[in-house]
Amino acid sequence: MRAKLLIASIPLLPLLLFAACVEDNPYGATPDAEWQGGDDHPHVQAWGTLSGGLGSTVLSDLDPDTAGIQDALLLSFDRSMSPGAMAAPAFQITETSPGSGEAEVEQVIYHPDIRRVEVHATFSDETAYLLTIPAGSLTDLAGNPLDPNHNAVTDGSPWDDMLVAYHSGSAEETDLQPPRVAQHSPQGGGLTERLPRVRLVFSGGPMDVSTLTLDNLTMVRTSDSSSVSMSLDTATANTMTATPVDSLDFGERYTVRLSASVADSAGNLLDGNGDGYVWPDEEDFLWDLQIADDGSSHGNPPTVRNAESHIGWFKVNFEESLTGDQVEMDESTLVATNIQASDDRGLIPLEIEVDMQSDGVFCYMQRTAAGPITVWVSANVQDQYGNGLDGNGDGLGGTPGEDDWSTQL
Ligand SMILES: [Ca+2]
Ligand SMILES: [Ca+2]
Ligand SMILES: [Ca+2]
Ligand SMILES: [Ca+2]
Repeated sequence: MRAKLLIASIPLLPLLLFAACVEDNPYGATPDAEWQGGDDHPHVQAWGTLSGGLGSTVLSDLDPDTAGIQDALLLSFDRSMSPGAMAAPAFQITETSPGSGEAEVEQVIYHPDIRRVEVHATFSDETAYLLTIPAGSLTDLAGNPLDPNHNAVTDGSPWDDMLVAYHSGSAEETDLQPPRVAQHSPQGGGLTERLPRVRLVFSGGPMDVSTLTLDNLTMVRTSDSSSVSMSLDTATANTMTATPVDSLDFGERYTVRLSASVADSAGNLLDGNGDGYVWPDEEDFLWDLQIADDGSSHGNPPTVRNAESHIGWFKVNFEESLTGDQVEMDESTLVATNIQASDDRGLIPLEIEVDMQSDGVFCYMQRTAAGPITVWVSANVQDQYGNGLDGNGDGLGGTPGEDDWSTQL
């Protein structure tokens, strides 16, 4: 009896967690969105026109005997949608060029078997249109609203308005593509130019140049977030450059940040993380750079030179990143949580002994290995100056994940 009760209560737990998370953070967008509904939200999978099929946004006349261009806008969904809301109020068709009138929706036909809707209207020649499905107006059969910005969160308008541009003739469609950073420089460590020109190239523009300001592009010293004055060199439709006013310090790491509030000339906000969607809490675009050491600074991080394989043991050797110079490691970081080995059977217990002569560690395996051995060194191992490991060799150390190092013996 007791066992039965337990089993019956288990499925409630995810539901309770789900409810708690949603309440805690109703508007927080997170890629780890499992508890906020995740893929359960419906999306528009493809769009098109009845005349041209899915993939076409060109309006063509399907009824030459009637004045105007008779066509239908097609939208297909990845889930079965509630048919009740498939009516004219959910589909607003606005003229964007040359005029600003509305096209009247004449008929809405939903095909549940293929999860596709046809929105019939009469359009004008040489005219561009914007279809808006206002946030919250369509739901799937379970009542989950359409989630056009793919964050599994109900954000409301304008974030979750579904927008599609159409046109007839050669009229130009509204730009709905958010801009993103296509290139940025300089990156990494070991920079010898102490007045580096920071340069960003945008795609998906043209940019609204009035947003390309030094309020939206900033640089700080990474260690203490103290700000670095910059002067703006250029701000154009697709590039922005700025240079620090004073020379950056030798061996120092800096973080450059472009605010996600910069926009293109159509008003589309930056897609900071480049995933194709814009969220209310879109991440700023940021990256780090580091000036090379001079004789007195010690900012260059250590990296792993190699891992030597022997029977029953291996040795991990360190060197300075970029230069290959000798380093002295902080022995207190060369411990089993930071240096691990595993094989088909899981973690291999290690006895670790620091080699005082050669900037390395002996790792004695406490059991026989089964199959290939994967050696992993954490970004948290440090040199004597506290610089974290540069596992990916770009001259910047200590970033968990990115700067963990691993190899197979
Ligand atoms: Ca016609
Ligand atoms: Ca959303
Ligand atoms: Ca994004
Ligand atoms: Ca690195």
